[in-house]
Amino acid sequence: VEASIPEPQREAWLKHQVSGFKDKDGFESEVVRHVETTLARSMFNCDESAAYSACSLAFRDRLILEWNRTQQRQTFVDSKRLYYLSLEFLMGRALDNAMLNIGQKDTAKAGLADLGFRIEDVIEQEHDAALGNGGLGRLAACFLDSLASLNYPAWGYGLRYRYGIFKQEIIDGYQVEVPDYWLDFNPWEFPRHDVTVDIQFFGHVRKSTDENGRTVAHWEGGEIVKAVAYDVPIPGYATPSTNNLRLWSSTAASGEFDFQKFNNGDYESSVADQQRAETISAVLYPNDNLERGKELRLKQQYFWVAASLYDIVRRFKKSKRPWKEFPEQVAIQLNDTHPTLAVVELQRILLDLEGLEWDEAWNIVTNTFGYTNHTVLPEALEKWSVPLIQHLLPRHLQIIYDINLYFLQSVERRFPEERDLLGRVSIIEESQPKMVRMAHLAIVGSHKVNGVAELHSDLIKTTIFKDFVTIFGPDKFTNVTNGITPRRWLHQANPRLSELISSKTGGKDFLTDLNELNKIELYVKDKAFRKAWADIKLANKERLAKHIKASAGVTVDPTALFDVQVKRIHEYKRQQLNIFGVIHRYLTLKAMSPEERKKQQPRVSIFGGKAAPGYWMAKQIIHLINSVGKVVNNDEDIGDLLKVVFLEDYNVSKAEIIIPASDISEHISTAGTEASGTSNMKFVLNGGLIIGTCDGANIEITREIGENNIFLFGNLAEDVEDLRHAHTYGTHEIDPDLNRVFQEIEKGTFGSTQDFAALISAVRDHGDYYLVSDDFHSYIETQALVDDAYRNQEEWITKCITSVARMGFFSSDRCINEYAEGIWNIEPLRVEKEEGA
Ligand code: NTF
Repeated sequence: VEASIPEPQREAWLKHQVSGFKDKDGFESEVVRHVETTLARSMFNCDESAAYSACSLAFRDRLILEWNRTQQRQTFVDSKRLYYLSLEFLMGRALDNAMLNIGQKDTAKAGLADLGFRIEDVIEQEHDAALGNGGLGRLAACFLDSLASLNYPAWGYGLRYRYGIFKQEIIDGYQVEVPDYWLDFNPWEFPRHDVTVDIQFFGHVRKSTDENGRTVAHWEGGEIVKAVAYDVPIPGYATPSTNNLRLWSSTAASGEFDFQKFNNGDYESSVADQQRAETISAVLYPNDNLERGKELRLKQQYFWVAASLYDIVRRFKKSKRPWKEFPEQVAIQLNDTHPTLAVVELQRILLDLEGLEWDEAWNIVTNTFGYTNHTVLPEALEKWSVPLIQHLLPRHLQIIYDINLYFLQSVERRFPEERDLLGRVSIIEESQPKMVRMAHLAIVGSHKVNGVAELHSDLIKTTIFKDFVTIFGPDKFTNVTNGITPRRWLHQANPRLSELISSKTGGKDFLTDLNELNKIELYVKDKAFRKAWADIKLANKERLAKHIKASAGVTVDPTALFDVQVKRIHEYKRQQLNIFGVIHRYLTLKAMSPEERKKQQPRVSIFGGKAAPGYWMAKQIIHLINSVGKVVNNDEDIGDLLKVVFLEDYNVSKAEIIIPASDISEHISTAGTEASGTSNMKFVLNGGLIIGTCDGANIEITREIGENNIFLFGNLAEDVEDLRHAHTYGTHEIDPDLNRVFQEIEKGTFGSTQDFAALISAVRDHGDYYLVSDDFHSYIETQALVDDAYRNQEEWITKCITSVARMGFFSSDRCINEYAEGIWNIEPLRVEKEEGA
């Protein structure tokens, strides 16, 4: 509904125009107002949680005003917009980020102090928005920050899960999952009960002929579920631009609630429809790098994609432009294959609802979409069974078959001699049942396909998508190396380091132009600077030590070397290699004389990360880590020389404490398996070094910071295939040091040997797919080099400072600019600062 206030009445509106708080006094008055009205409390019962709520509401009000102005400006100028479709947005906390991006954290700190609160305690009250699993979801969150900070007109579209990723508890050394109900009080979202879309499922297709003799498809029957929009404002850093993240929530379509049943006393079945509809957006699937083909997941994908496209098309149609201009106004990025049905849905809209011809519609579709691939692991590549799609989305299946037909016909015309090519590239896999290969559909439906780090982008071109390079040519495939936002991952997580850097680089420009960091290399020999640097690292480690004590009950020495591996637990990420290495270290220390031991470098091995609830092996790894910790941490021979800690419930806000406190972090995936990794960038940016394999973005990090500043080890990606082949068909000798580790586990040193048998036999008896044994020796040797290097603190600090200085490349701003220029073809759009703001 178009509604605009007529000219004569606008005066009243302008007279009462709302503006956000301007100073400390204004902030305090807003907080008190929210406590006393919105929250219906008073100074007699305002606790930290109420202070958090009121403070958030005060900032939210400001964000919304800037959001409104940004949206008005974007509508007025109507330049090309980007829509980032992602099933995951791992946002973490919003308040600290909003305060820093707006540049009013000091105001809030002083204001809260006046009102009787410490800002740190208030920030701590917030529940993480954990609508993601790991790297893929957090990347989407960093991208939103950069898009807004760089003033790009862009929207994120996702699902508003009622339950985010589960909360992890460790009980008796085992992971236990607890539901994450995070919406109890969420001041950061705006329900838009007027922005709804009816989404159809099931039903059948009827064909008719129109007056021009053209066949028209009608998708009829089935059921309707309603999508309701919830908007989350995304503030840019040091700019008034505030973008929108629109999350869809499912509910029963109006009229669905059966009053007849209700009146007859059949309450249960009258609410059943409502509950069934709400199930669609109820839970985030907790798998990282794994796809399981569940019907509800497909429902989620279509629900979200259809609602988002309806919204995007509605906005485009307001401009009254001809359809052929759609790709000049709209860029849509597919974050992995999860939103690939959008390709089919847009084709359906143009063909069935807007009456375009196939070719014209398809041309628009392919010029609109870009597809980012985030993994080469075969178990993570999405496939949906044809019968399932037929049942749920009958019209879409027809369109998929047509897309495939035209695609295969063109391939056949160009490569008539290539007998097996058609079968290999077909969107339909001829299996039992037939499957739709979503990556193939995404490639055929997009104008650009990108990987997320150089090695990964090369690998997709030479392995899984090789044939498509032959068909479409190499230019369709490109690389955009991932990045991270320095606002959250330096300024917010490590305020003292950020302050020190700004004192040497001349202000805060490095936060918007991360290459400015190279200025600190001039101070690498400056005594006072180095001292300040070391003090900050120690303070960050003391803070983490406190957290470790409080959450895991282990006392650790903050001057020990902190060795950190925090990420989702996965065999390909090889936490098992790490813990086997820890056992090896323990055995080595045990075998030493007390005098010899005194010469060793004390170390704290810190682990964190969730295992997918159905991933049994990953859960065994967690159990082994905890079991080793229990023995090692209580061994008096060992004392502070080695501690092993598993931090429960690793998430974004815990990452903000852990990452700045690391000396060395582990990025040790089997070469060729980790598409990029992004925590590797966060650790180095915070003055920690890396031990890692030649995998993902480790390679570009090495190139930027220099190979003297990173500890690389292990086999190369190019050798993995041959090694695996040799394991299976040749003799497979286990590394002798690793064998000793296995024997110790089998002796029962770490408790029930049964539990850990599978971890050992994966290496010994089942082909060691992840090359744990092949890399073990090199890993142990390299860890010894880390000890030596750390003992020379002066050298170590030099490495750290030099590395940070050279990390400019890994800003998500650089990354977003590459997408904007090379894929989206969008330009920044500045929003003027509000008068007096
Ligand atoms: C992940 N992929 C990769 O495993 C990480 O290496 C990478 O850093 C992130 O994406 C972001 O690009 C996935 O989570 C998925 F879904 F593709 F398996």
